[in-house]
Amino acid sequence: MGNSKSSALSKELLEDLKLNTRYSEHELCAWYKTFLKECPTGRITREKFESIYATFFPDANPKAYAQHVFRSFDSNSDGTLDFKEYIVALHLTSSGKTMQKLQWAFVLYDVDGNGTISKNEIQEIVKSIFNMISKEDQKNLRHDENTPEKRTDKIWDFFGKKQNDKISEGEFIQGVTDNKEILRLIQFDKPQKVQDRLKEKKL
Ligand SMILES: [Ca+2]
Ligand SMILES: [Ca+2]
Repeated sequence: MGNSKSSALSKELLEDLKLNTRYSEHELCAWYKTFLKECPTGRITREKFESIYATFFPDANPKAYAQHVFRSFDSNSDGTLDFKEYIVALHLTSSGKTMQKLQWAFVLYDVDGNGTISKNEIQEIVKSIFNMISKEDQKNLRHDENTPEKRTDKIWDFFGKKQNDKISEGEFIQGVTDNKEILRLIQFDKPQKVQDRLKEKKL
């Protein structure tokens, strides 16, 4: 991408982002400016990303979840989010199509990136989601889904899987599309709000 410190967005990147998101040139240029102000290197590190999450969840521990989300957004796996990855993530989580969101959710749950989801991977993400729910709010969860283990079992049963089975991307998307209960159980709705707030802050 050449000179990432340039304060102007390159024409190619701008065209690319306009094509792949619904953001206008004006919005993209304004965000890029703020992005560079917050991240002068042109990249968001994992630590920075975690610290942004931490400010939104003062009563909980969002670190593990933030790391998983970061991994799912870091599409070239270089350990940082550049402006393109950041904007694509923002678009995806705030105004992306349902199919794109589900594909993203699959990547989030496929922790080791091998193309299938195991029960352990479900449990790992569900655990990280629980860490983001304050103790007070956890008391209000349904009896049969108020621990990461119970919730994982419930999701796994919905998919009709045995202990060591795996879920493919097709099965995952189909299952979540067909069953609103699974959709509710796999997601945590706050990141959306976080994204909105990030958007307001323009970072
Ligand atoms: Ca990256
Ligand atoms: Ca996997």
